[in-house]
Amino acid sequence: MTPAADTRPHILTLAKLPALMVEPLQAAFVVHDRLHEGDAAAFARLAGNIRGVAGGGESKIPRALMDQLPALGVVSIMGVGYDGVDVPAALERSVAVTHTPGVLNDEVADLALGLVLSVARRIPQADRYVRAGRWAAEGPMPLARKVSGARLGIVGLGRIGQAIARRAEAFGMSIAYTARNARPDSGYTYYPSALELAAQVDFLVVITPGGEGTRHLINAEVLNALGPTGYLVNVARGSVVDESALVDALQNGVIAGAALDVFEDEPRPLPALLALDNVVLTPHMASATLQTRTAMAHLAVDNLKAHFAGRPLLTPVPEWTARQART
Ligand code: NAP
Ligand code: 8YV
Repeated sequence: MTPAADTRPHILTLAKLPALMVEPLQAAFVVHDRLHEGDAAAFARLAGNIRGVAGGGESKIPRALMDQLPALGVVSIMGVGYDGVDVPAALERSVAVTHTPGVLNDEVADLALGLVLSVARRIPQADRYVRAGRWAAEGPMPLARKVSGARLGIVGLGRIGQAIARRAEAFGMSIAYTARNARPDSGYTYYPSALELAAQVDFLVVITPGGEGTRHLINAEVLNALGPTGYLVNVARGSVVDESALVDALQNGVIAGAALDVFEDEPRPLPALLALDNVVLTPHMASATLQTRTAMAHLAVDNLKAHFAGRPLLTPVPEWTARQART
């Protein structure tokens, strides 16, 4: 008896995705794991079959890759940020783009507050101090910076920015923010630019999308305004901060310190950052818990399933929703 033909849609995965995403993907689709990066002949042979692409928030999906996938109908990003996707190119081709907003707000906000506490109270440095035997040899560490009651500035008061603000309220912090649009209903103080906000706060937490619209929003001028007692925390995208201006500011006491989860060139932060003692570095892990990554993976897979079943997408990116409303 001839085996039944495999009618599952073919999917290209763009990143080394976690097992908790790969397993449900493989159950529903024929998965080609990063085929475009490895076997050029196999990719050329199979590219015409690929109807969906799955990637993470850091994945790049340029126009040139879409050009090679004539049957592409959907891009599903396991992440809320989709700055790596050429969305105009996708829309031109009627390729739907989905992401995973909302399900990671708590996790990213938790890490943002963790980084505020870490950089101000020098928790990673304190751990290293104890392990190196310096406590016994040199006595207590120098005094740190109080977080409770300090002034917090949030660059980007969206889903995650608001979750950060709610947590900061519990620390008795005063909260101000910048975004392109004020949110009077938030009750927080609005400044129309990052520069004006930086001048008024002790901690500046960045949580905007990446991409051209926010490139180097945090530049030398903003760091100068934050000042020698100010701290920068970036949980957005590396591209939002001018990293060489940041290194300069950290080396020269222009700001007091920085905590960074994201970098301009991941996974290789500037060596100059690694050499500094007034920074805390984490490897783009703000959403990286089993619980939240499972929720993100399910949502990303469910978006693909909805697309291929002809059902409404669960969480399309706003540009796709707007396009559908126009057509
Ligand atoms: P969101 O709800 O869309 O919020 C984005 C905020 O940024 C909004 O307040 C928006 O307000 C503001 N914004 C956009 N462009 C801006 C600009 N040019 N200048 C100033 N403010 C601007 O998004 P979200 O769900 O909170 O996620 C935010 C971003 O966090 C993601 O896109 C992703 O890059 C990053 N992220 C990182 C991690 C990580 O692992 N580190 C995890 C999750 C998310 P206006 O429209 O009024 O400007
Ligand atoms: C993840 C992220 O690192 O959601 C985002 O935008 O940057 C993070 O949650 C990533 O998307 C995991 O694939």
